[in-house]
Amino acid sequence: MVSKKPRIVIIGAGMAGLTAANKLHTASSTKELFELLVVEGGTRIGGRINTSEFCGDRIELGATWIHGIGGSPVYKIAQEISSLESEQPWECMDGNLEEPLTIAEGGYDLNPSFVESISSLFKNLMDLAQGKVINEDCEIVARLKQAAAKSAGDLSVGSFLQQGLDAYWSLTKDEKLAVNGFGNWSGKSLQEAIFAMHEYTQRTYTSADNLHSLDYNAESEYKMFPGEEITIAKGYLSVIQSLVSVLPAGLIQLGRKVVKIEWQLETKKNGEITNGWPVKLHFSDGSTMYADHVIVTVSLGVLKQGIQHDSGLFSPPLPSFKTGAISRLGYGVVDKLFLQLSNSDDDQEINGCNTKFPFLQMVFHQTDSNLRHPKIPWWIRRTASISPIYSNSRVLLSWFAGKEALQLESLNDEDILNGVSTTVSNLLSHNLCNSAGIPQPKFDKVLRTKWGTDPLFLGSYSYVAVGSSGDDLDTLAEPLPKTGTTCSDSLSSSSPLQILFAGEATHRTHYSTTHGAYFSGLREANRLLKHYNCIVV
Ligand SMILES: Cc1cc2nc3c(=O)[nH]c(=O)nc-3n(C[C@H](O)[C@H](O)[C@H](O)COP(=O)(O)OP(=O)(O)OC[C@H]3O[C@@H](n4cnc5c(N)ncnc54)[C@H](O)[C@@H]3O)c2cc1C
Ligand SMILES: *[C@@H]1O[C@H](CO)[C@@H](O)[C@H](O)[C@H]1NC(C)=O
Ligand SMILES: CC(=O)N[C@H]1CO[C@H](CO)[C@@H](O)[C@@H]1O
Repeated sequence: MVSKKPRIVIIGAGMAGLTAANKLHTASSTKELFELLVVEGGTRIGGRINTSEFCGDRIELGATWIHGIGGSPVYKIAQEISSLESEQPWECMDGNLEEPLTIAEGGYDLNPSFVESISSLFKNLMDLAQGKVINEDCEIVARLKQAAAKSAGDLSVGSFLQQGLDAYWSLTKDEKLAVNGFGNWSGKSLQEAIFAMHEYTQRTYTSADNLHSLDYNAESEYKMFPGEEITIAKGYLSVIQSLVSVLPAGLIQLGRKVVKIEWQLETKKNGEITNGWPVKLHFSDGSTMYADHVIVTVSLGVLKQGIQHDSGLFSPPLPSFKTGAISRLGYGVVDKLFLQLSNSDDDQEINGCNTKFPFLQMVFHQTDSNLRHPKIPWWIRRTASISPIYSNSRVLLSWFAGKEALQLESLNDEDILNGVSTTVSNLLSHNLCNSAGIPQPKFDKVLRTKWGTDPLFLGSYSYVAVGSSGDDLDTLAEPLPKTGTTCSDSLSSSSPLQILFAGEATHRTHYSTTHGAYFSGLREANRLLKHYNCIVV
């Protein structure tokens, strides 16, 4: 045992796993302290980061934005490797600067100031939920604070928002709701639908299919970095490649899907541990590998499936404090849909039409299904917008969440093209050149992600569901077997820190993001370094 170097196996070559590998390697390479390996089930590195190309434009199939550059470790790396500039155009290179054009079902252009009144209501409500300071002595705020206080901790973001809208209406004079020339739309139904449009965007931010299952209290615990939100010019994958560049060849093994993790629930006599190794990994090809420590970075979706009886990723099964947290936390599906606009001849300015496709916000009829256009498919009705990935790009992008995203994954390209064409035609229905000056677009290529059905992800990112809390995120991060926290405590177990957990879903305040995954990888690498410092010294 004295001569054997501790073997650390990291499961998953995404942001969390590669950050841990980078830290463990760079912190220990001179001392050659560990035998280090990363095993990845897929055939590429990056996990939920997957930079790609579509019709000549650089796009992101997974992580897209640096959510606030102030203090972001991802931003710092991207800056150091000069990834924030590129000759080739990239997704959202110009941010979301363009004024949106908001059009209601049936083809009604909405006045920006009408839209703005509801948009700012929504924004203020979310700011309030997130604990940002807003005008305290306003009637709606007072009412909402009262309602939140009465909710006994199981309030959802969805019902909070509904209460906010109801309070707004109850304080709005009826005359203000009168609209003319909007077909079957009433002022109130338009406001409701604009509000819903913002809820749909919120679904893609959080991955919660239904905002009524998104916990209200957790909203204010979630942290955002200050500063602007930007995309990475050379692609998100360049950050991953930078982490990997210092690792020796062969340290990362691709195509190595772990199907079972055998570990020792209790400290056993040395003889009972296989060959002196506490952990044994089983791979899908039947091969096995021993380890002293494994860092599990698979997604919360993979963990949820892994604790089902018929799957049994862990043997013995995880203790109930772990499975409870895994079950309670939310994990949803968000997908991106890219479409290429046809380069038709009538693309040039015709009849004074502007050929530029707008940043189009879509407002659909809500409750009254009689008013809905029968050919607009249900799976697009909870999508907020469709827009070029940068000004003048021929590539359009829409974000989908929840059931609609799963439906999108199951459709064939033609059904998607038809569905989107019908919808966009309806919205831009005022003839070839509608009142907003946009010609009817045609599409000829489509690309959508399939994060929900991909067995290595089974979804997109985690959220705090009603019934769970930030404590569950912390619980997810606890290593196994459970031991004390001091040096001597962990030494009293002959095989401590067998299974460590990293990944986006294990970070209490930055879950769901790449930097949350980064911090979690660093945390677990440091846990092991600290552990061995206490033995070595
Ligand atoms: C569509 C989409 C958009 C997003 N947008 C943003 C954004 O704008 N900004 C942001 O900060 N974040 C965004 N995210 C979230 C971000 O991508 C993730 O939080 C982060 O990349 C997760 O990293 P991770 O290392 O925790 O997990 P992963 O990247 O999932 O890494 C886990 C790895 O484990 C592997 N694996 C799974 N099962 C096994 C197994 N049994 N055996 C071996 N290997 C296995 C997987 O293949 C994967 O490579 C987005 C995600 C998606 C899907
Ligand atoms: C990652 O991108 C490549 C194309 O660049 C694609 O073939 C692959 O399916 C993508 N993987 C995921 C999980 O999206
Ligand atoms: C379902 C419904 O009420 N449709 C009405 C919408 O408005 C037009 C007139 O603008 C009526 O003709 C439809 O009957």
